[in-house]
Amino acid sequence: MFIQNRVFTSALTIFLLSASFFTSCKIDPNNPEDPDTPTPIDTLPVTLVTRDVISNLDIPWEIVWGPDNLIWMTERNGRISKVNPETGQRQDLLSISEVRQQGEGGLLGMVLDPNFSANPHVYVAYTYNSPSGLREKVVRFTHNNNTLSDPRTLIEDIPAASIHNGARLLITRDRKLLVTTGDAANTSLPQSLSSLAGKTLRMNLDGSIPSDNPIPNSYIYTWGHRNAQGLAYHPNGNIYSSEHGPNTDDEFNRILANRNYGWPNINGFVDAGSETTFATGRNIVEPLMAWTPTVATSDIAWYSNSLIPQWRNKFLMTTLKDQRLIAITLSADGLRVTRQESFFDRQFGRLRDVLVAPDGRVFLATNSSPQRIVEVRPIRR
Ligand SMILES: [Ca+2]
Ligand SMILES: [Ca+2]
Repeated sequence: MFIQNRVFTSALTIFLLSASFFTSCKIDPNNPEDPDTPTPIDTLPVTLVTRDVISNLDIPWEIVWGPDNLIWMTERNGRISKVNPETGQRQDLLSISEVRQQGEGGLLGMVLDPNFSANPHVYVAYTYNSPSGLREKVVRFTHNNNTLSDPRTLIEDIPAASIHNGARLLITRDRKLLVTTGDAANTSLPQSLSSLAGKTLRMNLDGSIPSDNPIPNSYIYTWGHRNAQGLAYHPNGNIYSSEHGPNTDDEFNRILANRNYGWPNINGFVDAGSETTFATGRNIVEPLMAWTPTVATSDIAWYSNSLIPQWRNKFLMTTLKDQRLIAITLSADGLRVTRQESFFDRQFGRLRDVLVAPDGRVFLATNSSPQRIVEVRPIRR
């Protein structure tokens, strides 16, 4: 079943259906300002249609594109599966019995090794029961013939709770693993450099501490976070993160090594007297964008494909509470948010995760009944 996105007008569709007219026009690519030059068709917005790939899921938390052109998915109950994006056929790889699903905790983030054929490794973050209570760990599995085996714990005993467990993962271009951790409902932890809570952690892919980490013999890469659940690259090499604020100030941040993001003493921008006092001498990073009232920011992904021109060169960000996808435009230097646009407003309920496929289609994981993966692509011409 296809549902036309209400955002775009049918008049635009007609315009686009006749767009082949332009391909016969002479376009001077060196003079885009020429008033006689038609707008190149691949920059015009396209009408979007959506389709349910699979539904009745159990809190899908992470969807990533696999080297087999299948969607790899975590569900918070501990299950890792592959879903065929065309047929919706599902194949379960593993159910991690150690996962303790409690409140917002459970099996959360997942990332695959970017060089999967040489290193068929799958990294996941989840909460588990330890003798001292709920904790979080990152485990690496090896994929072989549709099984995940040989679990290797890279880091464990990270403070966890029924709320605020972070757990978004990113493998960087220099082959390090970044892991966001939440404050685990304890606001005394994010500013403490002796706690792994409320941080971005950086580790080698075997779990050891990189020799070039900013704090010697520490996993801590950045601190002062509340609960960051978005972490992604911009093509220019910057890394950005979205973060849940308290009653105010959801944030969109640029991640810089060895910097303090302020929580719990600073919410959003440094714009209150107590925040200015706290910020003095503390190497604080302010967000590029803060949302009050909050939207409940979840995943972010950079969109560079030409398939959906209106999203090209923007970050796509899912929101839970606001139940919409936000497209974020940055300034050329990547230091300011210059525009935000909303899509699918309350059409699918809470949006947890966003995945950009290599062909430019976008997949959304929803957390409202029926919990599902939704495909987004242009209408067929
Ligand atoms: Ca902050
Ligand atoms: Ca503030």
